[in-house]
Amino acid sequence: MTTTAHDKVELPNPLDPEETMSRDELEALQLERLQHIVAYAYERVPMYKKKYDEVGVHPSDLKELDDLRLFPFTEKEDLRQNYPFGMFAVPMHEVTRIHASSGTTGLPTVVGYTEQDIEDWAKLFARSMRLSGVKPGMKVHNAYGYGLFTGGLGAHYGATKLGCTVIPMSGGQTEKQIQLINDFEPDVIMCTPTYLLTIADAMQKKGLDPKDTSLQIAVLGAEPWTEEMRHELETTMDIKACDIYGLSEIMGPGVAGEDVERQDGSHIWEDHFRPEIIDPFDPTKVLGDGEPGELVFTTLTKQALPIIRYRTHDLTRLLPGTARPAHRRMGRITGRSDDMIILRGVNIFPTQIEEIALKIPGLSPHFQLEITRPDRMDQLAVKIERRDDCNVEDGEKAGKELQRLIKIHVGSSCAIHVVEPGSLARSSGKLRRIYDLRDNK
Ligand code: DLL
Repeated sequence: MTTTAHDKVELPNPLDPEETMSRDELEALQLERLQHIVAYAYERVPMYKKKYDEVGVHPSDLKELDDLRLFPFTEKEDLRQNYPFGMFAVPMHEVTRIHASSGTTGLPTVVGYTEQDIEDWAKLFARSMRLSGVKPGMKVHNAYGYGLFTGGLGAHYGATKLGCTVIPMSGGQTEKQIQLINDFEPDVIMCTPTYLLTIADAMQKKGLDPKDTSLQIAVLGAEPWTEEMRHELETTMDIKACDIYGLSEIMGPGVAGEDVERQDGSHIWEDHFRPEIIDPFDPTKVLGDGEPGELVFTTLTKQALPIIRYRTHDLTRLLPGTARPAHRRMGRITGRSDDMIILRGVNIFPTQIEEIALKIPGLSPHFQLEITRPDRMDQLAVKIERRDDCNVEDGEKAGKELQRLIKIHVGSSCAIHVVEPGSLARSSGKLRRIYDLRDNK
């Protein structure tokens, strides 16, 4: 049989040695790296020296992994106060890349990378993709936004490192996305879960069945999403959808990635990041594995921007490793503590509404939450689209059911407005779910 240039061949795809280490070996490596990075940050970044001197803690106090809790946290505010480059630990000529995340308020958060940092990032993104079933030689449609956002270039370098063919589409231009998916026949798509929903929705509007594409795997992240959303995307598109997690301050996407077979949460690459879970209301309390709280990260190898004990404000818990036994997994992010709606004393996250709504036939995953304060009392309204095949009357019934289930499971009364299919804003990246319309919040 003759092979043509386009035939697929099985390419080598070995694991990194750190992926198969024992937990003891990994912890020994973590301690060695942690001792180095804390001393490195103290010597090179004035903010760390000041903070540690103020509370009387010194890098030499770090004798075992648990001693990390002696050191103060780093907050987004620290990066802002040192805007733009005040927390860089290397001279600018060693910084080969700068990214920034657009803060919703105020200054962007600026992050920098040395050549080695970029190399490590690509390796960890490639490792995450491999765990999610992506193989060298596959075609990857990259619809994360390129530019200052870490999604596009992070995914691009990772896919290149794994040995894939990258289609650098970036976010937006949904019509063009559909055309290229049809014509280039990629195996993998990478974007936010809500943007994949937008693409699938737009395909259906054009009379195309999203199940008929060449896509087999989606590597999705950058925003919270639920098992119900995974089910929705997998059944609508006939694909496997895996999670990828990361944040700019710590590296970008690829801090953690998910196994395609088990789909049981993302493995944190603990040879490069040391995670902790703290009580967000009493941050001095470091919680045990399995307990829900706020995720805190320390970078173990970053050269340009070492970050010690960064408060992510992401709420989750740590679980034992499975596909990569030494590396712990994180549970699904239920939300960010700063994304939490507190309605008359009850905490509400958009993921809770997503989880409930997607279980009700007739309701779509397209919804937004509006908070108003009509008579000095906060009110929540859920605007949600009914599905195309659900009529107005059944949509109203489904809305009543949503209201009832939110009351039972979340504990809050809210108004429900079931709206026409296609009437709410669609995502082209990270979707905004919450609209706070109160005058003085
Ligand atoms: O969103 C990096 C990224 C790009 C991750 C592409 C995955 C894929 P930032 O813009 O700095 O970086 O936003 C980081 O997004 O603290 C979480 O709140 C949220 N986030 C990221 N990934 C996930 C995920 C990128 N898989 C913030 N599940 C984080 C839930 C996520 N939330």
